[in-house]
Amino acid sequence: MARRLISLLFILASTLYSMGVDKGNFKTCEQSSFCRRLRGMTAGESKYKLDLNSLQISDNSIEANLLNGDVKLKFTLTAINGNIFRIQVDEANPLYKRYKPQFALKGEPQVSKLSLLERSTDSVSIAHNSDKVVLHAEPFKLEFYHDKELVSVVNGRGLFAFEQYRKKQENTNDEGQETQAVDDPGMWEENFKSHHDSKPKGPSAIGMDISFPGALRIYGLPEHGDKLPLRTTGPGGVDPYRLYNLDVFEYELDSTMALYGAVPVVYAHSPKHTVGLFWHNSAETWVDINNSKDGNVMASIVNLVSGSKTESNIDVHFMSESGLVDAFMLMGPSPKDAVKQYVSLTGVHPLPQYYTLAYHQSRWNYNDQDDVTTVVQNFDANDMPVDVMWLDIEYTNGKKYFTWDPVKFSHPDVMIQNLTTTGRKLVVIIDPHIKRESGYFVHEDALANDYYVKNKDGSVYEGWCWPGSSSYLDFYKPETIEYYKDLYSLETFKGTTHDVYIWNDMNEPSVFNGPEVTMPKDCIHHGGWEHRDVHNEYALAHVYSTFHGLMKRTPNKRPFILTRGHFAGTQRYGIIWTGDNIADWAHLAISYPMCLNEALGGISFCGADVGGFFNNPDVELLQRWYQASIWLPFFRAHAHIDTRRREPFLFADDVKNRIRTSLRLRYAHLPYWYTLFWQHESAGEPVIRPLFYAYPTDENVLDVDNELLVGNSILSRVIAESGVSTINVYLPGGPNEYWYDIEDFKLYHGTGNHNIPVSLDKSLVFYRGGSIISRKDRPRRSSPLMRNDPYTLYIALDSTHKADGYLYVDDGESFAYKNKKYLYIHFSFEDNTLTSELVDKTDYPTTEWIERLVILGPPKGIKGAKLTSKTFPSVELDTSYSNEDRILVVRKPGVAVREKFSIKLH
Ligand code: NBV
Repeated sequence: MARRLISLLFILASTLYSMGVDKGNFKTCEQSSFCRRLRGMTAGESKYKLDLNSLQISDNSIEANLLNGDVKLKFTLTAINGNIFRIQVDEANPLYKRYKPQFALKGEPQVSKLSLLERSTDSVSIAHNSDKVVLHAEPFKLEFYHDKELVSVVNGRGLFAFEQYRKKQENTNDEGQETQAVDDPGMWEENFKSHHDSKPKGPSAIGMDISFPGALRIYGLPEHGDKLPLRTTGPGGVDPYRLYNLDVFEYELDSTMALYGAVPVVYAHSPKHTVGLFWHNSAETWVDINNSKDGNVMASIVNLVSGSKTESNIDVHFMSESGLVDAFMLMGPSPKDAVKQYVSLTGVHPLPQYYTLAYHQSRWNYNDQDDVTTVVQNFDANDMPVDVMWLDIEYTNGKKYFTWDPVKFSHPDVMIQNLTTTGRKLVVIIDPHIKRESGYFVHEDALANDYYVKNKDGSVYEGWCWPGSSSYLDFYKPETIEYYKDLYSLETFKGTTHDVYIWNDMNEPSVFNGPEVTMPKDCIHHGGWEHRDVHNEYALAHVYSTFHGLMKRTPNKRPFILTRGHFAGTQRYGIIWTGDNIADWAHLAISYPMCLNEALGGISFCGADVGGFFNNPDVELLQRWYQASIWLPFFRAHAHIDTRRREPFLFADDVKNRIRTSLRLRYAHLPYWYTLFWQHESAGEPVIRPLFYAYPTDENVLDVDNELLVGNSILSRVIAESGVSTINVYLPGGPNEYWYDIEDFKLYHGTGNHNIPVSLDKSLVFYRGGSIISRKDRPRRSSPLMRNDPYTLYIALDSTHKADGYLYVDDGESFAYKNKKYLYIHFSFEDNTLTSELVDKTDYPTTEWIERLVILGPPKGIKGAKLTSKTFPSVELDTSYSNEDRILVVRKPGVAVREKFSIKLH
């Protein structure tokens, strides 16, 4: 019986997976009662007023009652370090406690000083650094000014909503307590019964509108299969952006539908100013956007700013099903400032191990342990580098995680040893659903110790996933986390070693027979929280537990975890990919904007399945996919179980050569990527950046999302057009910004638009003039084999013949860098002289040295160069021009990177 059910389930699952997105499975705003309710409000309808008689002002915050009839709320505005304001609203006398996410913030935000500027009978003004907030009492409205300019307004449209848990509202018959894809009116009474007592709870949605006068574009809100700038949504038109972690197969592009992750942060931008808003709420959330440039009638500029009409305006309306209003206004003023403000709250990616930045080879599934070994041998035989092999769900014994298939993977230890002797690693998948099978130790332990998520009646929740009947670990319960951590220990997860890392999939969570393929909202987590309250945070709680499991297992190495579900703050524990994409050109193209929006949302370590997960790419698409993906932080090929094998060594020589070139280019730039991740951990800047981030005053780049910047030195333009012979590339920065094609070293500068010929051998990647990029150009089979290889410094000169850059070096795996065991080197080139110096007083005993300088856009007439350092007080070096004098090569300086040196051209 059980077997039949499982095979039925598989037939059902594979049918679904081959059909493309089934929109009927997922709610529209209209079908989500709280979204319909909040979106249906008319501007000005919200009658909240701030009771200034109750006002209390302290050093850091201002508090008052927020009233609407007999509804009494507690409003707090707090100044947070780094030019941030926090807006919090809770019930004054709550009947039930409301949920606040537990994992998103990296700690309690540090409060800062605010001062009272003015107080009248109907308003109060406060200042914090060069920012000011004016609180208007009636109607309730908050105006945020930066240097006297109005940059943001809260409740300017009067859509503020705060439904209190109390009694059934007269005009609602299908409440926010939704468990079905389409509301079932009959569910209302049922859903109103609280799980832990018999009192009716009632609707608890919250909403708030925020306007950004003067803004031209708004970005953020990952994860959506959409362009970088957010589009205008609106009743009768596009559905609001939905944030509700879901397993959406064959997801649609140019869509506001929910996907696997939810990061509720937006950045409104104009050449003058950038302001962000972080909506700290983990319940299902919908976000309407209205950009006045799109001419929607909803535009509310006139109402908004009495007297001062602005040319442009963007309105945003956040609507969440439950929880508190806890919003952070990130005052900018630049995109860089606003993103830094966001990561000051939710954290950064800690420095990853070096190998994680190399190439990963995955597929659902490698057939058996010999297959894994053979694949790596084939990479070696074809001189193609690879660092990590991945195993999908079929390695397990019957989808029981933490076990191995006894036949296909009878000797994981031997397989792993085959990998590690050549410097490779293994990643295995661990999903959060647990097979309900008696005798399976995880299930038995979870039942015995009460580790599972419950139904509202207190029984253990049961859903269907890969193993068939499954239950789901409750990562909100401290004991579950403790237990889960130990599952990763080498004693429990037998056959694994310290070189095995983890992939947490299906953790939205995906439940095949659940509403919208996920867990019912009335399931109960530890602490009595309903799943509806914590839904978007569940995957983060899972990854948090895995992270601490790996820390416990291998305390001296940095954990590496890939997760599909994600939320604000996920970056502190794991990295993400864009899920089950499709092998077509549009999905290749969307990989850039999707990862760029994630990077703005703090999650820089992002990639897309190279080649596309579903279907078979033709060779042109596959090659272009490799060429583009070497410029995304996470670089992994992956494919569905039904696709044809497509490891890069399987193709004809010309295809192999092109893919090999891409792989080698990625490996050559590993020192640059690694340095960027170090800088990311220390300074919070995204590793990949949209053009508007780096060129905020340039209006031409507002919509550019087929290009990205890796750090501030490399620009890549994805080629997602088939059969093209020329491509138009926008190179930002104006006539004085130089860009060098990294393949033929041709210099581009001028007005921005360049039409460049391309062949299949050509990708479009540029170094910014003014950069020094440290590369390791000797081809190797894996990144550990490059450890002691020498560097080539690519010195791309700017219009003033200068350049500079950084190189970070450490052991690539441990935490010793936290104890100053690293080198952080600054190179600069000026007056025809390259110099190096250590930025921090630290040391790391590397034997790496400098093999070559390649100077792009070099001075003319150079005959030689002189190296000066402690070990080499005066050494003459050979130089020569090449590539039609586009570069000057300085040969064999031979100086150690640890040593301070200078090289003067003459
Ligand atoms: O575990 C199988 C797949 C995996 O290969 C993929 O990368 C995940 O996104 N997984 C989803 C389950 C279902 C895929 C149809």
